[in-house]
Amino acid sequence: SLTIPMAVVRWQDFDQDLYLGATAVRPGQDPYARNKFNQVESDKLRMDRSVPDTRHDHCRHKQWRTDLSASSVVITFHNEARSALLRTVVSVLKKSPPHLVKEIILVDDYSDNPEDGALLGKIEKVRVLRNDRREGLMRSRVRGADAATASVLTFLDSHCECNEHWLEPLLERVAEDKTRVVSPIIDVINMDNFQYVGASADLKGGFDWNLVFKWDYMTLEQRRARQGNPIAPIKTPMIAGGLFVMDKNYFEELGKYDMMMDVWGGENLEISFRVWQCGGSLEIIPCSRVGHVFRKQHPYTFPGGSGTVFASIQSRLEMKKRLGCKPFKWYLENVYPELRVPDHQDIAFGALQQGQNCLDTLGHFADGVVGVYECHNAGGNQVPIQSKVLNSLMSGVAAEHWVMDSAVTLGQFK
Ligand SMILES: [Mn+2]
Repeated sequence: SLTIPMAVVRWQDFDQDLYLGATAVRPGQDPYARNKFNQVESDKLRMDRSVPDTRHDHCRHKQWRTDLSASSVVITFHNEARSALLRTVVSVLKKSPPHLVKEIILVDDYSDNPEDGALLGKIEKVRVLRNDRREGLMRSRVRGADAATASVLTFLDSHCECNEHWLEPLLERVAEDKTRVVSPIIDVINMDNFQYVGASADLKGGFDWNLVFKWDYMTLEQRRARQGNPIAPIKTPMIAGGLFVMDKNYFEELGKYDMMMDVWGGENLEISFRVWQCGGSLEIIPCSRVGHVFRKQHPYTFPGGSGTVFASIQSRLEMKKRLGCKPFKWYLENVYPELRVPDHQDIAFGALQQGQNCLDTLGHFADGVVGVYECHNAGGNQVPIQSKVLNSLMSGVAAEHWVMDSAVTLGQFK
């Protein structure tokens, strides 16, 4: 078996072939089986391959502040293809000014092979933490954030490639205002051939009433307004997922992540609602570009499924009160006015039931707080809510209480 060399090496001196050789796709094996992307194509690439500079021309002449604080980069993974994970790490080190990356914290969420992460621990600045059981994305990210020693956190997925000067524009926005949570434009790494393709700069993150993330094309008006300054930050109702920069203290003040969320996915909605409703803002920074492998399917299983969502939201509701977070109605009117609120024909009525418990207003009609109560099938406090929102609750997306806090209010839109 391999021994883990403890001597630290520069990324340039890391033995890519030795690292990838152990998990290569063998002849006859399906290259998509393990990762739901083409691992053969991923493995062929050099760890520091060059990708096209997809930034707007204006970004190339821009001077970034030189007094920025360093960031801890937190990357969580579970059974990631070694080549994709290594390219993520190397692109961070290669494409960032060294003084702005204090460390890269890899959180291995109990991958089958502990050496996937452990072997990368010999690369300069890389620290590896391994969970001793599956924890899921949120608790893994929080573990990485808690271990971070820099004052700014940068979260990345484990199948990314950072582009030229990706980090400086993000850190600059956060340095100016720590309540900004900022993300790059996410370029597309093709899951079949691993070509790097620039994404449109005219998109914002949004969602539909099934609480599923989607990209919204800017309106003509919004695009016209940007013509004078095409690289200005873009306020976005939602971040796409795992790629963002946030002040560490602010992350903590705002309740980190919902530690009761077991699943992977849906966390971007939860943190997006929370940031906006509790006084912060979300931005896409056009001069920052990071490529990401978009897949059609999730490669991982979800241990625990969507079990404990309702039983566990009490502490989050208390936190919302403590932080003085605004209701969802405010978010709809001020952050996401483009979202069409479902009209009559979209709405079905009924109570939401989970086991013996039903979603219940517990009599709090005025502040819109909801909780769980034993089902009584008598209507009353067990409020009617939009069937589509209900579906998302059932599917285990744990972002719903940010929407449900105004389930009653929403009813008034009818
Ligand atoms: Mn991803």
